Amino acid sequence: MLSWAARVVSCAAAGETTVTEPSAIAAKIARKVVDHRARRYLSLHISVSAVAWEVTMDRIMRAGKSFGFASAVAVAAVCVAATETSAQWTVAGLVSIQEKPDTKTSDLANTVIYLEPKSGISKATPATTRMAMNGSNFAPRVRVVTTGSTIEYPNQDPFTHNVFSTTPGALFDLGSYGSGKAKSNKFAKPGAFPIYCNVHEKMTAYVVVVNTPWFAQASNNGRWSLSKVPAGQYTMTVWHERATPVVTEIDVPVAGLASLATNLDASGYKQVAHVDKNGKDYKKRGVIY
Ligand SMILES: [Cu+2]
Repeated sequence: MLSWAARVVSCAAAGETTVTEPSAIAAKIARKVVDHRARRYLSLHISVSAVAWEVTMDRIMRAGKSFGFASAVAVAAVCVAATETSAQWTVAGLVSIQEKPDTKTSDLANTVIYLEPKSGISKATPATTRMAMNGSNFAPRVRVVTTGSTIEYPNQDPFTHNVFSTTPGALFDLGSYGSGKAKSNKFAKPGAFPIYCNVHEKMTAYVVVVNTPWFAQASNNGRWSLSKVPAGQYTMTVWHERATPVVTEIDVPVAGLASLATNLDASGYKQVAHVDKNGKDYKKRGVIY
């Protein structure tokens, strides 16, 4: 008689187990894993399970015919999950924006998506990154960073720029500086902070500071993906400068999530002029260099 070994880490039957019938493994596994996501995941990672586990896909599938295909897939999916110290899968989605009539969205890539775990502490490592000033624009216009991160603002134009924020949580003014120079600012608190230049009214950027390692920006077509997200419950926030953030509770299973769709509402968005670092209207105060 064949002996089947499997380490079940993510479901009701956590722990090491050796059984003589694969159906006994399946009987211990929570039925919620038995779905199309498990099947999809398994098809991508079959080689991992074959190398790492005595219970290979081939044997599971042959045995699976005796107790049902779905259960066999559940066994295999959980065995694959066990090859990592904790199950970590991909979470992916698609963002769209509801615009005013006759308006086409052109800035989906400025959407920020982040997942905050409902329990436990997420370690977000601070980093240093850049937001250039080029052609009298901040480039990129939107940056997402972890709390404690630093952003450098190199001036790549042949004239003077300034960088400032008057938003509580990120109050700073780097002063005015010329071509080829760079100054930086550290973001100590989470939040979404508009960044401006005191010389040029039209220069606007946003720094989104998050307390989690699981964050992304969408691509031009609105698609986004996060890898190595441990299974569990999260609060997902989708942010865009022209819409109220959409906050959703999500449950990431061991098989990951592939199609989280979010529609942001920018249909009521109105652009509001901002004041300079001294609270003055740019147009009324005259030109500053
Ligand atoms: Cu400027």
